[in-house]
Amino acid sequence: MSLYRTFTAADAVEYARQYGQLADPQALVSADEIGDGNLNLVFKIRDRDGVSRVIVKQALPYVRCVGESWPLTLDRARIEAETLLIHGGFCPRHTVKVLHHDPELAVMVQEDLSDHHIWRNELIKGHYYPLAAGQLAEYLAQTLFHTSDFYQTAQEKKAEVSRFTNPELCQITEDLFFTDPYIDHERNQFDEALLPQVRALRDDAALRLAVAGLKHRFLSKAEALLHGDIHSGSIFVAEGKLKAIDAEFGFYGPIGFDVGSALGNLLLNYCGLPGLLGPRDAAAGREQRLQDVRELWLIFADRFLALCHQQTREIALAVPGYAEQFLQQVWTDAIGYCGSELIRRTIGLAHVADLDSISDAEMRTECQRSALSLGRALIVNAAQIEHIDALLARIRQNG
Ligand code: SR1
Ligand code: MG
Repeated sequence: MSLYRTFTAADAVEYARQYGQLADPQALVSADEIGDGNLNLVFKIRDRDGVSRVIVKQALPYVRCVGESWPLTLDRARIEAETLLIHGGFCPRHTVKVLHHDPELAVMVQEDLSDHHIWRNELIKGHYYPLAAGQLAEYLAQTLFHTSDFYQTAQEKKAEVSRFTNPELCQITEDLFFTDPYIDHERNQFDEALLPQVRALRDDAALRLAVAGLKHRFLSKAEALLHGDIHSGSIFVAEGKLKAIDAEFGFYGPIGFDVGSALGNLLLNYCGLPGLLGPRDAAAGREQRLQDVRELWLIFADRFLALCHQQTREIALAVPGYAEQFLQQVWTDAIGYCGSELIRRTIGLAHVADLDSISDAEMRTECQRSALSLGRALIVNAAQIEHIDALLARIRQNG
């Protein structure tokens, strides 16, 4: 018999008292449900002074943003907690701390990050965190290297690939990234004004071919334990600090997918800034975003290669030059996945506030068109964009 029940605020308080690892658990008295993501319940558990002390997160048996008509496995809560525990083992500084989790209740207790802000919201307001891109690069390098074949033994990795098989959440990504935006699908959402661009993407044979390759590699390349949904809404920042949260899409997939998702969200903000702040005020923020893109890749590549040179345990992969060759493939994949994030967040089911919150309709459409054309250019030309400066040139060329 299943123990699962959907938590009320009172349940969440009781659970946090039991498992929140606090010295004064009885001080916890109230809970606010603050979940604004697409999938889960998230409770902030407060003490008598109203101070948030710990977070209780519970998966619902369906997709929250759609409703009970779209059932979804509760096993994602186990995957999320176990992914965060593994990532936290390799990069504690930049991974939210899991204090307790229960797969049957699909619940997790995690550290409170109320002194942090969601990075996406900060980017939208034009608030710059100059260390954040480098810190995200460090998180990606540590977690992806240490769960890859460079570091894990072949036996260990095969067992982990099985433990982190996440078919239902992967299917969401497979559909929303690589299928829906390129066909007439009821899940897609976009303004009528974008219809000509949307039709052009559907009719674009070169684009469809490149997207087929991206989907195929997503389906088959079990390179490392990915976060799987590392967009700027899954990242908390504070001055000098950054923490990744929300890893329920974790699975063994292509390293370039995580890197490309992170880059893509910086570029969604780049495309939206003229509409969010006005063209003149956006200029400085756009330059900061390009700087973020540059640092994210260069620091990731530097840290990943250093780890390969210092800690590779698979002797055949330690042969001189192999790590560099592998990283070039990661780069090419990342450019393609970055482009697919730009497109799916503009016309697919799950949008981003960097574009959707632009109040002027004409400006919004212009920014969305820019995201679509940049996304297309990156996907189709990924193999020709050989290094970071070529990427930055291509972004500037898009306007
Ligand atoms: C139905 S879930 C839609 C999106 O929300 C998540 O955060 C993922 O990005 C997913 O694609
Ligand atoms: Mg999420």
